[in-house]
Amino acid sequence: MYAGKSVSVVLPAYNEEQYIRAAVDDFAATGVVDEIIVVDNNSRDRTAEEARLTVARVVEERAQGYGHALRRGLREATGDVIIMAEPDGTFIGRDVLKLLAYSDDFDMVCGTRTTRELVWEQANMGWFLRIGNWVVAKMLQLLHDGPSLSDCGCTLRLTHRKALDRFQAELTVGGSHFLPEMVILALRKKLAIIEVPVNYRGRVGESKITGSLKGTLRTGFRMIVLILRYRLS
Ligand SMILES: Nc1nc2c(ncn2[C@@H]2O[C@H](COP(=O)(O)OP(=O)(O)OP(=O)(O)O)[C@@H](O)[C@H]2O)c(=O)[nH]1
Ligand SMILES: [Mg+2]
Repeated sequence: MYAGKSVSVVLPAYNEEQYIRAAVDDFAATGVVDEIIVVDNNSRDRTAEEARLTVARVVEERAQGYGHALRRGLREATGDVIIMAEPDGTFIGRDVLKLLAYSDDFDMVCGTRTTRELVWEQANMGWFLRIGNWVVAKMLQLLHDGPSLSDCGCTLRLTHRKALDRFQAELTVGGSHFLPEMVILALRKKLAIIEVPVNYRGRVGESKITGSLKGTLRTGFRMIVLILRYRLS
């Protein structure tokens, strides 16, 4: 509970057997989290088995994809506030307190990983990714009349259930370019959004999206098309 509100954490997981238990324990250790949902997305390793050894509720999402996994988690979450994160060691459990600190004043609180001082040495956030995330975020900000945005790809973010209810049914993206759609739909509902800097560490286990240049470019391109398409519609 945080300020009288129940808190859910959603962890999308595709082959994350190496860190899933540590991730659940780390978020649980904050003392403010009431519910942790692991969305197992057809993992071929022991992700689901490992997750069942923790306090998390494990749900199986068959539709493959980062967006599908997160949308399922958002549907399953019962908290007054819902925090999305990743179970790969890149995010720190205690950073949920940074998001919660702003949750009294904002409908959605998004982490940003482009603050250099918080990007750890081993993190997959070289200049290309940092600038790329920043450029696409600025494009979203300018074309959709948003608040100051500096990272279009940070999974760590908080949304109030009441705010989510206003646009959840309109979410369509199942792939890795899911995050900007949430922000665009929220802005269209005139919801209040702010970004806060969060830690970004090196990953445990194999990277699936931005670990390769090809994956990064594909995701970036899809995000740009999405941002333009919503602008023109
Ligand atoms: N790529 C991908 N990720 C999925 C899928 N389903 C769930 N996920 C989870 O979504 C999160 C994002 O994938 P990552 O491989 O961490 O991609 P990333 O965060 O861009 O890059 P790194 O953390 O630097 O490797 C992870 O927690 C995955 O386990 C899926 O179908 N594809
Ligand atoms: Mg990751």
